Amino acid sequence: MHSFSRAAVGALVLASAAGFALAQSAAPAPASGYGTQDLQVVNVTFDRFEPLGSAIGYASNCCQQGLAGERWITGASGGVLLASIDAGLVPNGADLEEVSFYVLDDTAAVGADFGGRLCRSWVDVDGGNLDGDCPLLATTSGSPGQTVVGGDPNIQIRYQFDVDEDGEEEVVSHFLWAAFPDEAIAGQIRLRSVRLLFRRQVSPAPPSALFSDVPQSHPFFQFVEALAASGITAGCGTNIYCPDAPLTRGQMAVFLAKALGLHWPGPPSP
Ligand SMILES: [Ca+2]
Ligand SMILES: [Ca+2]
Repeated sequence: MHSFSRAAVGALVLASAAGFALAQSAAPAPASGYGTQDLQVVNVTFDRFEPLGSAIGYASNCCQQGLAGERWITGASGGVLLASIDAGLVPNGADLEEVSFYVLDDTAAVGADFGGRLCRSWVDVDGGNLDGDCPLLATTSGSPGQTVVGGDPNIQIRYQFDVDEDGEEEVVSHFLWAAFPDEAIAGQIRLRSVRLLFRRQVSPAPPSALFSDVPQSHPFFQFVEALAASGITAGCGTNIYCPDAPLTRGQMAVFLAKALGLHWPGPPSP
């Protein structure tokens, strides 16, 4: 009978999760795929974007000849369309590697260019101190017609953490910001979709060890801490993990079922 050390199972759970995703990968990987290696793709379609401010008019052209459609600002003034990024689109902790805006820019008028941003807003967990940032990722230029502009925002998507490093956690919201300039003659600049590329991440090692037998110097420290913090294991006793103890098939079932949140249609009533 083969047995694995409990520490190795930390990596096994992650590898199994990755294998699960690979086994499903005949089609493009879904956003719900597991593992840290797969590059996950999410398309945020035009109809998820809403105007920033009630005074902004917009129009849409939907779904003709298999195209996804497009949305733009109407009227003489510019404005902003916003779409939120939530955990249903990008899982907590994911490294967002690229944000690409699919845009039509059919005007070369001076200043008549599209701007795409990735914005965050945050409030303290007790509801105070609203703040945020909104860096510019990309703009169009001149009259490129159908084009794709974007960049790497260099952030991990994290929905609750100490974003401003003041020692207290904030609840963080993320938004895609599509800016249409005043100079855009109505309809000449249109947003079609935004593509997000990300990879899941194992949380970095915490500053202190939860288990006395898996100290910070242990090669599996980060992964054992991630298992415990995710609720997959509480160790094998008071403040110990038993990293070199064999894992039974029963324990393996607990690890995998909890790690993957396994369920099936029509589960028994609680
Ligand atoms: Ca332009
Ligand atoms: Ca803070």
